[in-house]
Amino acid sequence: MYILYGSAISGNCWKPAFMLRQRGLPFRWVEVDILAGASRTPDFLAMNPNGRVPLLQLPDGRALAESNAMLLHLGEDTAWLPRDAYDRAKVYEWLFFEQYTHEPSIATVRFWVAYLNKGVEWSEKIAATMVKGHAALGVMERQLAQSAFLVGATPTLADIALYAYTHVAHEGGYDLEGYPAVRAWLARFAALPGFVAMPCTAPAKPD
Ligand SMILES: N[C@@H](CCC(=O)N[C@@H](CS)C(=O)NCC(=O)O)C(=O)O
Repeated sequence: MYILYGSAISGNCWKPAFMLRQRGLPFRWVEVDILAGASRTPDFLAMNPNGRVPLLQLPDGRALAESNAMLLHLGEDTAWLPRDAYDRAKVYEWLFFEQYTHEPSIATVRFWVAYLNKGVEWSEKIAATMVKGHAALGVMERQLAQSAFLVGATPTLADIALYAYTHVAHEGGYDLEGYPAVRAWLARFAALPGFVAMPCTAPAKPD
């Protein structure tokens, strides 16, 4: 049985939970109270020296950190990860974009505003970060004006990774009105078979 250590408020944690459910792999969700520092205890650091969730424990006991590494591991030999080398590299391109450009501006602002209540106190920093977030949304908009999903006509791991925080961007104050192709893609993704919204904490099958 897989064990997924996660936080229900985290899009990064939704990603592997979504993929485990897509694959029909039973898993146990262990809620980690990140706001109380529960991912920074000596016990947790022994599992993930980076002190963050999600942390996936494989059925054989080995641990894996980084949400997009989990997507790649769980997506192997599925339609979510193309076999063609170029298409596969395009998936990686979006996964790296998500972590370096999208998540640091969109997920971070959501966390500051919705969970740390710093919307007023940090308004200057938030406004500056939102400029970068809108640039990231613009990149997605340009691609999604051309293709139904980020890497062509069918969904891939790239869509899971980017859906995670785009669909809750409004919680940080982002207005998606100016991104019609992104909004259409969000609806398309949510209509996929087996779609499970955030939080995605329950096991795929009863333990
Ligand atoms: N790049 C990592 C980011 C993980 C991350 O930032 N996790 C946050 C929740 S989304 C966390 O554990 N925060 C608690 C902390 O840093 O103490 C991933 O994609 O898994």
